[in-house]
Amino acid sequence: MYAQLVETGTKKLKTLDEMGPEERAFQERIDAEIKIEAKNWMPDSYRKTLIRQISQHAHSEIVGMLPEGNWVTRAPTLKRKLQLMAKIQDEAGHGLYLYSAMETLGADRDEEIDKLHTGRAKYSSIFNYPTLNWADMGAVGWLVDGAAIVNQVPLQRTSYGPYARAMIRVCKEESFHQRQGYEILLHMMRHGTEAQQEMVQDAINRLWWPALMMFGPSDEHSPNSAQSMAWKIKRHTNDELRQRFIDQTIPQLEVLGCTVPDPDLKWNEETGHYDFGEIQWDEFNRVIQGHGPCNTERLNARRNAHENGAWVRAAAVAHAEKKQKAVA
Ligand code: FAQ
Repeated sequence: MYAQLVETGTKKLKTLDEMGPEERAFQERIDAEIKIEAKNWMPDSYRKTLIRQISQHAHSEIVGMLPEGNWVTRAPTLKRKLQLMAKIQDEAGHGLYLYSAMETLGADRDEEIDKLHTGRAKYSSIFNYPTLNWADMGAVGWLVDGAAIVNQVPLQRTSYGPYARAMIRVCKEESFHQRQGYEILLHMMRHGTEAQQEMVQDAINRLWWPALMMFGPSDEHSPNSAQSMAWKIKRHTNDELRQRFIDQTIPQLEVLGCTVPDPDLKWNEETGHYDFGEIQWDEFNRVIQGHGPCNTERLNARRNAHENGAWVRAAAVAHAEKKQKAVA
């Protein structure tokens, strides 16, 4: 797959012979599976790619709290409300570890957050879809966190040390999120009314394709994959991970007794994988260009939260400065 990517990729990758001594030593370190740390020499483009990916990842965790926050006041029981609040709080924590990992590369947190608020930085396409019924909280946990785990488990072995270490805790927490989401759906399917079972199927129908889009464009349209694989930032291509997610998820779907809205989905004896239908890439491109169903709502919510929280940040800085003066 990697050789194929190098051939089809839009950028030609340098060979070791074409690199200067510093870059060659850097690549050899990566090839030997030694982590790159903040103070090590690294090519500017490696730093830039990591800042792009980690900041986008952090923004996704923070924006990803919004569709779930929508349901805190309407969770059906106290137990479900507590679980949902704990999950949302975990996502905030993930955002903070990731912004910190990004800062070790010399990026400025305020500048990167400003890029999000002004539409210059991306965040995951999935969070531009609405959460319309309670079963969406189950489907987000099961499918969205499920997709996030498949994508993020290999990132625990990503070549940049601070990012890899942050991902260890993130993955542990995402596993809990995935299970709580599945349990919500299983409960509704086994003990719910017919109307509640229909809500589960409706949530899966709406979120299935957007969950598959989370893995990014298909390999031949992924400009960053070949270089990111060579640098071992990414360990698998977008299509490999998407296939892994489908193969893992369909047996769980069968236990639920639900279906996915894909008439072409079927088990392929020869490949040992599920075949699946064509993804609507036009829709994906519209969403990542800022024209998804909830883009405006999400960005407005983030901007308002940032403006309304300005006094808290100012107070925290004033408090820290006062403490520092007292120590000096
Ligand atoms: N949405 O060349 P590639 C979560 C962009 S966290 C938006 O393949 P790359 C937790 C991409 O940035 C979910 N944009 O790019 C949670 C690039 O644009 P650029 C987030 C996307 O980086 C759960 C362009 O398309 N996870 O869910 C998307 O090699 C529940 C070309 O693409 C991460 O961020 C997309 N889906 O591969 C929270 C994981 N896909 O920047 C709350 C880390 C692609 O050149 C509730 N990131 N793009 O203008 C990654 O693994 C990678 O960045 C990929 C994309 C795989 C997302």
